[in-house]
Amino acid sequence: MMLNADCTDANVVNVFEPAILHVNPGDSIQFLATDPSHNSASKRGMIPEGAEPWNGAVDEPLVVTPTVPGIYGYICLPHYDWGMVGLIVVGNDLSNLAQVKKVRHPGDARKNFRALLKQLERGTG
Ligand SMILES: [Cu+2]
Repeated sequence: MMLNADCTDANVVNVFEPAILHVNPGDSIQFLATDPSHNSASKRGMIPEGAEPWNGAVDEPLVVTPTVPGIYGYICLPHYDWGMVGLIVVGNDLSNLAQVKKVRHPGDARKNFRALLKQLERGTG
């Protein structure tokens, strides 16, 4: 879901819910345009080698079906600087973690990606 506010915390704005999603290879993930003015785009350098990137239109639902195992980092282009980012883990495969961590981000995206990746490393996300 692409939301303007976190369901559980009205102070948190512009989020993907859930921020970390675990799926099996070949599962379809639907991004719902629940609130206006968001999209979902995979982030260059943050998807496994050979995986298909995506770039959804703003305000349109989007279905992605990742088949290559690994971590996929993605962003909302209008709210990237504000930290509207998320992770998909396919096949419980963290083998591209080091590569994903190398990518640099502006503003709150840096902080939020770092927090999400820490959750993954701790096995709590
Ligand atoms: Cu957004």
